[in-house]
Amino acid sequence: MTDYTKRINDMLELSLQPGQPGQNQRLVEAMRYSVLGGGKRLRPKLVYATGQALDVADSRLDAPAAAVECIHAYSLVHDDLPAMDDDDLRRGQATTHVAFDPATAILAGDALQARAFEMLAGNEALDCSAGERSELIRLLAEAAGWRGMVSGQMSDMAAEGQALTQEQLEHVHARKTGALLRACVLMPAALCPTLSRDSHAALDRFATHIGLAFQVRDDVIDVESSTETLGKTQGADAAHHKATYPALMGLDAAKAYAERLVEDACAALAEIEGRIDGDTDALEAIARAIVERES
Ligand code: GRG
Repeated sequence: MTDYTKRINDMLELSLQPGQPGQNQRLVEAMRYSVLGGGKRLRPKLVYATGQALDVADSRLDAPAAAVECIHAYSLVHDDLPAMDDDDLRRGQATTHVAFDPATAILAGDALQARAFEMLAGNEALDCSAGERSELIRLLAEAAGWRGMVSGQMSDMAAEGQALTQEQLEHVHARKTGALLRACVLMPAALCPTLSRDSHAALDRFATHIGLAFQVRDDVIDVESSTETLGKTQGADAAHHKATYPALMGLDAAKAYAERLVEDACAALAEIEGRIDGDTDALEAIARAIVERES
């Protein structure tokens, strides 16, 4: 997926161009700092990889890919604020509220969220019907909002210092982290009218499983990795008394669980092979990379 990193970064650069009428220069600088400064670009890569599986052209996926990364970047900026996790390092650089100031970081996050939907609503290259466009907007809004990521974040904060069951923990993470990753798969699926109901359900299962695997692995590397490798403060979960998979089931069991989730995800993919127009190699590679990642 190396080629896609440049494509994604070019699209983000284009989508966050300074010097436009009406812009506030400091706000644009903070938005660009938050998005263009690094990150694995996992979510946009997942969008394009799903497009490869469903034979949806890359050019139609540039806006969904950039939009989801803007939502993700906004969530990181807000998550790092003093009122939330109060972190000073993200993606190997000072967090936005440290590099700028908290009020600017809040506004940069707000503006990134709005920019994401502006892209989906206005991008010509999407080349889709009005119904498909509104479905993309709905999918991203649902994933990001009051029943998705923000809801999960709220539950996550409420759970600090509490012992959760595995079921409760998964309910939090399905929304906090899983919902946005799921939208990365469901948005390209919404641009593929020939996709059968069964194949859609299998893809959805794939997305849900890798979303959970991503979070389990995130908890593992928060224990095992270093601040330098992570590009953010190592051990932050323990410092915030967060319920995590290693705390709940032990480190080795958490690693094995993440691997099992990825195997289940790949089994869901295998179900649709031969029933779709593209190939699922890139999706499988992303799934496997999720449990091998060190940052
Ligand atoms: C503030 C509304 C709001 C939501 C915050 C995403 C999130 C919800 C919080 C981030 C805290 C966190 C560490 C969550 C665990 C999973 C996660 C989203 C990790 C960061 O994603 P990566 O690893 O980051 O894809 P990069 O920087 O590579 O894009």
